[in-house]
Amino acid sequence: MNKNTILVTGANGEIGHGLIEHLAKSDGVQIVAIDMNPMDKSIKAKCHKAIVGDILDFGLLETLSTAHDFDTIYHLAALLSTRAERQPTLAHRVNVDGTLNLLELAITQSRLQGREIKFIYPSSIAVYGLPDVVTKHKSGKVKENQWCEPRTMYGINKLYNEQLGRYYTHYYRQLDVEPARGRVDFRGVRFPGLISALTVPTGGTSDFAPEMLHQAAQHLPYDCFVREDTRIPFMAMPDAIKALLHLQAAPRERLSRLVYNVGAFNPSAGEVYARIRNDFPDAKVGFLPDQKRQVIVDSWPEDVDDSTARTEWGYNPEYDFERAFSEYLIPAIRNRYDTPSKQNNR
Ligand code: AKB
Repeated sequence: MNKNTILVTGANGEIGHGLIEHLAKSDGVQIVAIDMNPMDKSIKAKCHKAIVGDILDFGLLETLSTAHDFDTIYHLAALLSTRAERQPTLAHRVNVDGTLNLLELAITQSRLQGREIKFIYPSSIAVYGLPDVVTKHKSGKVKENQWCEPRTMYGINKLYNEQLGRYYTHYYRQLDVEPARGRVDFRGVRFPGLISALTVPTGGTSDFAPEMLHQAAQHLPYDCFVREDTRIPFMAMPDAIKALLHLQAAPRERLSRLVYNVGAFNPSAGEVYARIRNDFPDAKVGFLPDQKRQVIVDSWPEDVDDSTARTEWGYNPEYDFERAFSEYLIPAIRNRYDTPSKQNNR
């Protein structure tokens, strides 16, 4: 049987782990994974090929393109917002030049195979840039075309990459005698902060919520770097994976946009702490805002309007705030750190 070959970049990251778990369950799929770091054993075992390498390495991408016929590319590799702010030129290289390289790989593949290649891209709420907290509160649920004035290198990179996706989908080499239009089918979701029970994020600015939870589960204190009243949207990792897979599978004619907001719940940092204490009563969190990281989070919306994703491709998160904790995060995190349940503590 001919298998669908899927390329996943940044495969060893948070989203990569969950995505590969899911993709590997489907029959007729083979995964080629690439990451800067050696792949975790559990993930590596599920891949047809697991390559340690750099998306800035043209030679490596060319070899990949010669060796495989890719159907879909999930381009997850990126430097997140805090890390990108500390190393802006490196961030630009990885986030923008890296994405351009992958889009070029996609277009080469479409020429070689004579068909469209799907390019699935996780964008972010970091593309938004609200000027101050008062405007943030007043704006409520932000729509895709509002406040697209990011103040971070990461947000700027993501917003520009969305535009590159539009260019490669609709206008690529438009002056050619026979323009190769529509050869890349770019689809993106603007993710909120993601919370996974299985992995801890690194280098992000929404990391305060997952860090708080993972520290509590290990009975370790945590200094939260934002104010208690800080509010941004979050999503449980299984819903993020589901969103990528559903958007990938949606018929193109149902989609009016290339990039969609997706949200699930939007607790304040204080509400996250209160919810964690229900299950880990000894959790100790101090709120010690880092003014510079606070300004970044304050520029992100307190919620997103994801009605277009819901209408056009049936986006429908399974986990609201309470369910995310009671049915996914708490049981899985106890399992991970082998923490006895509240009942056993009594
Ligand atoms: C980050 O904090 O940089 C990311 C994001 C919101 O995209 N988690």
